[in-house]
Amino acid sequence: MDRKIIHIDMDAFYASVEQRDFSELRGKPVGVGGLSGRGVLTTASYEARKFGVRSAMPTWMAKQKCPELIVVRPRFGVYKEVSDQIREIFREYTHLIEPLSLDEAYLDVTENFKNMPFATDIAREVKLKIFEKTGLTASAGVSFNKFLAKIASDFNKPDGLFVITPKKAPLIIDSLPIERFHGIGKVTAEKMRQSGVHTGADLKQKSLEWLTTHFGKAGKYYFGVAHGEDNRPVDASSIRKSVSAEDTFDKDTADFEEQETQLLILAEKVWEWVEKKQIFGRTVTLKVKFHDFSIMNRSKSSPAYIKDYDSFKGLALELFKQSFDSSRPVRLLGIGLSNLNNTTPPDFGQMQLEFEGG
Ligand code: TTP
Ligand code: MG
Repeated sequence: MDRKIIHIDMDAFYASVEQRDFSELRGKPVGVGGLSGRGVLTTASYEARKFGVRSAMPTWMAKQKCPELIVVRPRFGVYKEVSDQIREIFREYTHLIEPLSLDEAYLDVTENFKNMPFATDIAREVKLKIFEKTGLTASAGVSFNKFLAKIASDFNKPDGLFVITPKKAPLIIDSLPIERFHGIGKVTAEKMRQSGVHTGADLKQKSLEWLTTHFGKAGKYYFGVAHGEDNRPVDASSIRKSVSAEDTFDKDTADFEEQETQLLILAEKVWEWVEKKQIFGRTVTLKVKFHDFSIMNRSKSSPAYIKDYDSFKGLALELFKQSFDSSRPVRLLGIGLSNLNNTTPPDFGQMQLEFEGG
């Protein structure tokens, strides 16, 4: 049974938000990014793209290409708000939502809350609602898998709606340049071209055996997409909302020091993850399971993302001291961190070329 997948992608997202909020920017070439010597653009309005201005381009270079360019600093808080608004609209139709970034998401609407039979109608409604709610345009792609839905959303940008039916898919796939295939990056694309594979049509000529010999496991996936097959599910759990560690004591304990020591071990574990992933959070939660199995959760939030271990430890200890009760032996302690910044772009302070395309 064919799935119904929609890919939604906001148009020139950050730049459109700036043009919406500051009328003097409308109709003008606008870049959003760093103004300093080493600054880089996160995106550019369509007016600026005509001059060849692109995401991840150093601001000085963009100004060379387009001297009229107005560069404004990003306001991530506002983009996050818009992102929350569009996700709320998605949730009117399905819970199977996989956000790829603030402005992009897959929706599986095979079954949907409104029992609408045509995904195209849903896509049209979602676009309309996004415009009504945010004043911004989005492009939608509709197809029977993720790969083709994403290709489709790009076809009629901006404000586009494009459908790739199973019937239309082969011709479209044939015409696609090799680097447009999901999972084929610059290096793989180059390798493919060297073997004479430039388009989807060329890729289709290659056998499964040839592809796996040259590209390992990925070869199997390439073979699939060349034939319009992509079974990746829309994964609604892809965004981690929190990170935590917990541990049960060998024996229930009411001892302050023993609990404190355990808490610090758990805090370090959580912090290791934070450091490794460079994902930061604002809310610390202490979980205590008492000897009678009753559970208590206590949280504290910091107004800014917690960037150093001492601050994190400080909040954890504060929570612990406030909830410690020597008359209630404890069975398990846990410490968690949430309100993570993994759906917001990285810190803008010293941005060089660390923004990745996507
Ligand atoms: P994209 O959807 O890739 O780009 P876009 O929305 O600006 O333009 P399009 O109409 O082609 O979809 O990215 C969404 C936002 O993510 C973009 O507005 C800014 C941010 N971004 C970066 O910060 N760095 C980057 O390198 C890219 C590509 C995007
Ligand atoms: Mg976009």
